[in-house]
Amino acid sequence: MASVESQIAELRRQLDEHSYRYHVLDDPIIPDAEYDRLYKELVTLEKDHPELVTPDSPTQRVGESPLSEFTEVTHEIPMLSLDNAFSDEEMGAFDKRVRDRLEFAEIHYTAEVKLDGLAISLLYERGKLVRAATRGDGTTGEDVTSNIRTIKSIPLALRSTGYPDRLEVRGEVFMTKSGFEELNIRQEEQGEKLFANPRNAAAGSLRQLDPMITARRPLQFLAHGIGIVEGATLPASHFEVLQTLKTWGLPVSADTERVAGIEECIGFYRRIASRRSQLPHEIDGVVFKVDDLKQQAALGFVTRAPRWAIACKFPPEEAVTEVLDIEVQVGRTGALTPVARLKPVRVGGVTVTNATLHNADEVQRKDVRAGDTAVVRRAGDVIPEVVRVIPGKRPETTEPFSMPARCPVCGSPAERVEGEAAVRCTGGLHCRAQAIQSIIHFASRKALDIEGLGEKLVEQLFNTGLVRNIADLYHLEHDKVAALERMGDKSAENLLRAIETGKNTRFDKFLYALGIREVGETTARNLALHFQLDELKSATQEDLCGVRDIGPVVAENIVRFFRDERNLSIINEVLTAGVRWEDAKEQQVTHLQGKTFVITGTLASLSRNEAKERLVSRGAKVSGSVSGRTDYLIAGENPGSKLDKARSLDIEILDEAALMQILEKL
Ligand code: I6G
Repeated sequence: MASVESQIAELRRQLDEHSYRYHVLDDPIIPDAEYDRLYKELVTLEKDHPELVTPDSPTQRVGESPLSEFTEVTHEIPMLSLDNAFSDEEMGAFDKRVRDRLEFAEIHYTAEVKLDGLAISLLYERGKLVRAATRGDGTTGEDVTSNIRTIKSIPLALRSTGYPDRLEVRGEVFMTKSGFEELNIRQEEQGEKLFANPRNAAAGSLRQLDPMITARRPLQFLAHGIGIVEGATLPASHFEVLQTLKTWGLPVSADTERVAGIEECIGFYRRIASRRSQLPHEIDGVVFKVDDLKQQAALGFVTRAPRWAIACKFPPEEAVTEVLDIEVQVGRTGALTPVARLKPVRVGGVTVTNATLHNADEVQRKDVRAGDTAVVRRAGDVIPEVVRVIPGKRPETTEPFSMPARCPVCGSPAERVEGEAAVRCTGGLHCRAQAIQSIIHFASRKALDIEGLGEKLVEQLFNTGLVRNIADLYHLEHDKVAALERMGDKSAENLLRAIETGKNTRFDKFLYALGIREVGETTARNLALHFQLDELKSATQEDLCGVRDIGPVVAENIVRFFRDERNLSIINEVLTAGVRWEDAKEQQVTHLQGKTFVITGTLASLSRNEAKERLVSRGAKVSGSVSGRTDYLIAGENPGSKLDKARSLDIEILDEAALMQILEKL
């Protein structure tokens, strides 16, 4: 039996290793539950042997009692701010200034994301975290060491060797968007105040005098630079410094690249801007730093900002405007959605005139009224939404909003199903709005992908009586389409060709296209792996519940859909018109051939290598990183940033069960 000392040392080593893999390498190899088990084992041993507890043990993150106030810290090297650029021209002007000063034709930069968090300085002496301070005014900040120690991604002791005797690491403390949302839900449940955004939540959490409170907040850290370095020489470029920090256990954003010249800077800016809303954390821009540290030194500083760095800001994602009115829209499944009509406002780089209020509960919770002044948010391609109203700006005569009792489009009664947030129109496909939306959905990219058949054209076809349901699409005549306003011969030809092309589809896409309530892409794919169309038509709720991820509610929707004679006759008409697909099983075989997979996270039933071998033996390629060429991402437990990247690139994501199903089918 190993001595208690060596058991404790081994547990700490393992916990540190797993923490490093999780926070820095983004490549965990054990599930959270296993980490928790090891941690508990260490707690128990340390409890029985308190003499063996050391301050850098992973169990000692929350050791301190509450403070009465934060003490001041003077930064030995001031923490500067960054100059900003708001356009390509301003970025170009920065690059030109740098090139002119250095008399160099092309500069290499490190490109980083600018997290919307709080700048923090971490001081390590002989590898141990001895002090953490806020930026403050750049010269003096506050000592927040005991709070910072509670952040699991910040190492209490550096890993590996070769680090300086004194090393100051600088970076950002922040909260992920999901962490922030979960925190606010908890706050609400406990009757505590809600935070306005992740940045405020991070700031509020770090300014707690009681570290126990901070420890319960989902704070994270990413390093972006260094201050004091004594007793060792660091690499000669900023990019390499960041890589070296990683080897010492400090997390660095995966979205960090070395780029050459202003064109590549602008490319990085655009790539990150397009993924901004899918990133797990909020960012307000990107930062470019001259990569060569000698060049940085030659450039020096102007007053409070380095000449060698620039922050290129994104347009703000929130803006304040007036709610002119609240209208109710009817969706494909009959759900009534309250929508705020807004006084036009620039937000997230575009002019916004409408914002969703989601459902009646949301309107009530936020108490949004026509006439209010409200904060509106538009993040990426996400539909703009009303975040909150500003109570002080409410005019005296406003009325609370209430959902109509009848569908505003067809007049059918609106009903709220027990346990659902949505109020629905009961008119079904007799409701014009639902009928139009179901055709739009059928033609959409992830469904039958009928190019050019968008909202406007569907409305036109519907309103002129040419298309009343999806089957009518296949009876369209060229001359009648060409005679429509704004159409003509060429457009009619294009539309009919696109409808023809869309006939060659996949069974899962067809199922998705039918618009069965709650049958999204993944459910449709699972159904297609299990059933042929005829089997599905007669499947019972019980049969359906045997399919992965299908519960009784979805099963009931499917059964009800296929019991409806009208739906069956439309499906028949569509198939008679020539809509077809290959057998799903065969399709999967050809499907894997030449497809590129990436695997992230831990798989429970086989190792990554086994998964790789089995995919490769079926003709697929397995790559280590997600890119535009990736076809599928397999996401196991604790998936890393590859999952975010895949989402941002709209890459199909499969879980382990889906992978197993594919492998077993072949
Ligand atoms: O405030 C900052 C945010 C991000 C920074 C920064 C940064 O790099 C990604 N880098 C420097 C050099 C400074 N402030 C001064």
